[in-house]
Amino acid sequence: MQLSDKQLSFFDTFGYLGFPKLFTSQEVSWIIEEFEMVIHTCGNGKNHDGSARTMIVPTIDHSSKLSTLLDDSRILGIASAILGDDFNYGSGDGNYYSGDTGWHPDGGYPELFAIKLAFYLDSLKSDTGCLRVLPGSHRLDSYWRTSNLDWNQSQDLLGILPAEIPGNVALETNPGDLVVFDHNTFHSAFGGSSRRRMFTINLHKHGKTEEELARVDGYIKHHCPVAHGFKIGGMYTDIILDTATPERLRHLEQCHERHALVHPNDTIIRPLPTP
Ligand SMILES: O=C(O)CCC(=O)C(=O)O
Repeated sequence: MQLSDKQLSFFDTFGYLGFPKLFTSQEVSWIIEEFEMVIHTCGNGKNHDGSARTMIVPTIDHSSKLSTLLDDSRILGIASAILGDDFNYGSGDGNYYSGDTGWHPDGGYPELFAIKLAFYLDSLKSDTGCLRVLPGSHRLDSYWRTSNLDWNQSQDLLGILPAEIPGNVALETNPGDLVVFDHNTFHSAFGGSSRRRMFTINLHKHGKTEEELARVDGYIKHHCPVAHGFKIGGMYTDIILDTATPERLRHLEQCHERHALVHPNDTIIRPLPTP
C-alpha cells in the first residue's frame, strides 16, 4: 500500500491521518479475539472492573497472529511512507480505557521521529470516547504549544469544555479503521465507556547518527515494556522474535540491541533468529 502525496502532505500539515475500513470484518474478528486473549492472559484484563484503565505493554508481541500486523503490506506501506522503510517497532500498549483521557502529546521531538498506529476495537463517536486531535499541534512552534495554555483547564480559562476547544477534530472510528498520529500531536478522548478497547503499534525512525541513536535510546527508556513496569526480559517477546520474517527483523533489530544498553539489568541477552 502506498500513500499519496496528498496524504503525506496532510500528515505533515496536521500531524495525523485516518484510514477508514483498512481491515475487513473477518480480520477485525481475529484481531479482537487475539487482543482479548492477550489482555486476559498476559495482562490484568480479567480483573478490569471499569474503575481505572487496564493497560498492558507490549500487546501484539504476545500473539504470533497479532505480530503479523508488522508484516502486513498496509502497515508496512503506511509506516515506510512516513518514517522510511527501515523504521523501528517501538512496542505498544493494549488497553481497556475507562472514562476520559485529557489532552496530551506523547512526545516533543524537534522533527518527525515517532508515530502511533491506533486500533480502536469498538465503534466510537465524538460523545462516546473517540480519539480527538489538535491539528497542527505536532509542530513545536504551533500556537497549541507556544501559548502554554493547559488545554485541560479550558473550563476555567476559556469557559468551554476540553472537548469543545475550537479546531479540535473528533476522529470517529469503527473497528477496522486505523488512526495514525505523530507522537507530538496533542490528543484526547472524552465520554467513553468504562471498557473502551484499544491497542497501539508505536513506530519510529531508525537511528543512524550518534544524535539519532541517542533519540532511539531515549525512546526505549521511556516507552519500552520495562518503562511501564512490564519486565519481559528485553524490548520484545520471544514470540514476536522467533516468528519473525527477515523483513520483520529489520524493524526489530535496532531496539532489540539498544535495549541491552539502555536497560542492562532488565535484559536477558538472546540472539535474533537467523533467517
Ligand atoms: O483513546 C484514548 O483515550 C487516548 C489514547 C492515548 O492517549 C494514547 O494512545 O496515547
